Amino acid sequence: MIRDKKILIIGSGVSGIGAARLLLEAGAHPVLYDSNERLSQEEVRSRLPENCGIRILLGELPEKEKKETEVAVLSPGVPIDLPLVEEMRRNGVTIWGEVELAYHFAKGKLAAVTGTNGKTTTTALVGEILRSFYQEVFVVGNIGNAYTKEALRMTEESVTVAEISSFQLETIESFHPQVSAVLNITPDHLNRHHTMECYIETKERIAENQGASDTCVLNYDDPLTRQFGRRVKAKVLYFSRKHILDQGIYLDGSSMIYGDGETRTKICEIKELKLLGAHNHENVMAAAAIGIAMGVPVSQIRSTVIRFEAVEHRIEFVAEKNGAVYYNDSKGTNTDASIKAVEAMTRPVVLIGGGYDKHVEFDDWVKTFPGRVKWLVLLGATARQIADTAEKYGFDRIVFAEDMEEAVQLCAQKAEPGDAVLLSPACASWGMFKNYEERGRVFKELVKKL
Ligand code: UMA
Repeated sequence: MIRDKKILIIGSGVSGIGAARLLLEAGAHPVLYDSNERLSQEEVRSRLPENCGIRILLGELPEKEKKETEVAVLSPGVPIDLPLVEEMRRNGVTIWGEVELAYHFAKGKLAAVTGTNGKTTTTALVGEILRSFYQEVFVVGNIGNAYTKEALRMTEESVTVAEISSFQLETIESFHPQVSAVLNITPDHLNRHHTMECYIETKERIAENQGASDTCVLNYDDPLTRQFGRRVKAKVLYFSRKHILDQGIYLDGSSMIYGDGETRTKICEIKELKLLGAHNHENVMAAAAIGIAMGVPVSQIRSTVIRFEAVEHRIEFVAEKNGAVYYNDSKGTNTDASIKAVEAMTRPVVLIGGGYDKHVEFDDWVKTFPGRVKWLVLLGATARQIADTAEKYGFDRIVFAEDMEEAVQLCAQKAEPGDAVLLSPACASWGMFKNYEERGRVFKELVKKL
């Protein structure tokens, strides 16, 4: 279907490179395009197979290329309403997302995880649960490992868990996981999806191709996902922290239980888990539910969840300096994620916040500060907006930093022995860093140098 076709890949990041490699191997003629004119040909080429001869186009896309394109593959960061994409669609160009492209070549059973928060931890944990039972396991998608990079290595016997963002769901067509999961839905990425309704609809697309023999794992405590459960075609497996479920995974006091409608099986005690915080208990329940739906016995799930430790950049312990404990929660890229990190702290917090502007409000985040946050160190495009919101609620212990280095210095000045310094910015890193991983790593290096 794509053999010998000329295919334009838009974006030369992790997804674009994955897509290029897959298309080359599949016998297509990919052209790799990136609108960032500051990139160099050499830099992009160094990430492609040697002597592959692929054409790389940077900056403005020539008219001729637009006309000759039959299929375009979009990286997740490319908005579907970008004028170039709209023009191509009008001209009859087939538009695929990188995930859709990978799915066409992928084999074996697939579980896909979406949600506003907890996706990466849940996906990583599902990966471990699957590894405890299956021979060949792939962990792909938004977690940082492009789905296209692995798709051709998959077999009918292999199993895959994919972390799928709303950006990736915008461009799916036939993507059909046997097990899907929507962990929670709270406001995020509204600059891209424009309205909350649109964002919710996009998240729900993860289950749109599922049927009665598939499973959709949903959060019973989140009104949006609970309601979604009444509309999905797949069998629903709920998880809940607050309600005892007849069928599903739930907390009964401090025990995590799986009920299959007839029998109840204990998975573990909360105190046996290494992952901290109520939000992480939800992630564990979701991962256990996905594991069960993927056919893994409860005994294997139990041994995996109690061994599993926090993922990098998620409330990650960095160091203790002058009696203050430093945590890296660079993955706190929206208010909801950051609220969970602030709430998980057991010491007074010096908090670093601010970053890329996704056009969201910070009220709910700021409302968690009283009794927890003693100083707020702000940086990035949203610094002023956050300060205004904080001041509206009477919080004025605010200082501004030009960059991460200054932010860490200010934290070191403000923090007293017994405090926690927390990088959990409630904003994406873009504009100051390549991604949240880079932001987290820079933070950790600066802390270690203190
Ligand atoms: N680009 C264009 N035109 C555009 C937009 C971007 O040419 O209109 C170019 C940029 O110049 C850049 C490249 O596209 O060179 C970047 O592409 P990308 O933004 O899609 O990033 P990738 O490196 O391909 O990484 C993507 C995901 N990034 C985004 O969704 C923004 C990664 O998720 C994911 O790990 C990776 O694919 C593999 O699947 C990151 C993320 O921040 C972690 N995700 C968001 C989140 O979790 O909140 C959704």
